[in-house]
Amino acid sequence: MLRSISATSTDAMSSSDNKPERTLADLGVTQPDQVLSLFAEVRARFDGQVSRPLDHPGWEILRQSWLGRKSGVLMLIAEHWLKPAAPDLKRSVGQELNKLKAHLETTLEERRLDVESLADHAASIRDRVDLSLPGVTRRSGSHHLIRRVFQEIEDIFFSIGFSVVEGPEIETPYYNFEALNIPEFHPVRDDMDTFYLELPPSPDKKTAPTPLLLRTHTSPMQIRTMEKQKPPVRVIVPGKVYRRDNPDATHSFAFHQIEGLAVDTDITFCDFTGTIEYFVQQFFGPSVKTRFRPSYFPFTEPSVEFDVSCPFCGGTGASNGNTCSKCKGAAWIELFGAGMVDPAVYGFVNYDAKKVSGFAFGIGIDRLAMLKYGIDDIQIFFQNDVRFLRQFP
Ligand code: FA5
Repeated sequence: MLRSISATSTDAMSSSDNKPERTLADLGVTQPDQVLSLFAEVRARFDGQVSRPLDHPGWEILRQSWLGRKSGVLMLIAEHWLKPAAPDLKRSVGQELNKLKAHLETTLEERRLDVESLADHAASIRDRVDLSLPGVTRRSGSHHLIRRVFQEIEDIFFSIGFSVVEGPEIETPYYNFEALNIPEFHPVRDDMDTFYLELPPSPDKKTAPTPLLLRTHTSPMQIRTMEKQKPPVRVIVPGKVYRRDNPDATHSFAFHQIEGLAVDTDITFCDFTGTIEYFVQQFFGPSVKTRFRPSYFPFTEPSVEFDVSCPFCGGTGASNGNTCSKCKGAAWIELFGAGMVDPAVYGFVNYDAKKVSGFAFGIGIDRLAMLKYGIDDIQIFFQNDVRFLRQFP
């Protein structure tokens, strides 16, 4: 650390040493050799000050105190020693003053260069980049596990010619239920109770506004897709769905599904089972076995539930000598509902049920992700706890 001379600037002419403010006569100087020693004394004082550590402001103060035009020591000597000097001393005072001036100027200039190069050096140390230091690493974000599972499933279906479509989360009862062969008061609606939107009355206040609800499944997109597109149809529909289910380890009131729909003139039950088995083996690996069980959905006929052999116990029902906690000893885990599209549905989209056939499936993504990644509580997907999210970089 440089000690600035500013604190000691008055050293240039301290009160105890104010000889340049007095005349030579006052100082009792009458001989040329006295003049020499007086100048030597002044020069020694300057040398003492200039050799101290200096920063740039300190150097400037020092320069002013010695060479300043108003009250610099040099000017005081000219005023008080030279001008009134007796004629026999004038010559030696003049010569010594010139020498002192030259010494001050040269020494101050040298010190200026020193001070500047020291400042440059200090700045270069301060600003130096040490390439051997470890870099600053910033964590980059990653996709949520649900998004990743969507992506994995989409990639599998892309590979066999399906494309992705998306649809509205706010639906009419017609698309969510009626066009899927679920008329009002059908008992299936009890399992799919949902949230209805409170709508403002229509402007004429006579007709009731069309009710709107949060879709309970991605199946309405079967209807919307077939309304827009003639066969062949091969789509998957990822998205968020809602139900008035009480939250627990496997239920959430908002969750995710992927719908699948394939309709063409010659699609058989074998195409259906082959497609599903291909998907499951790609997703869980080749050792997983699959099976169908009869089920019921109003919009598929026949309908099935699709099971996989439990990937945690290898389909044995036991793990480390105990009952497998994931499949509860059943050796199978239920994956999703599916079936051949019910001909009644084609009537809602102007397809000729005699000419076309197809299959549909609806996969619950959250439970699929839980199964694949060994997660035992669905709620964790929605809590945004980074400790959980960082486990899936
Ligand atoms: C349906 O939603 C049908 N639309 C599926 C379908 C599509 C059948 C096409 C035939 C043809 P289901 O109600 O079983 O089916 O729900 C499908 C999946 O959503 C379930 O297997 C389950 O994985 C998931 N699921 C249902 N309710 C919840 C919930 N509250 N929380 C989390 N996942 C749920």
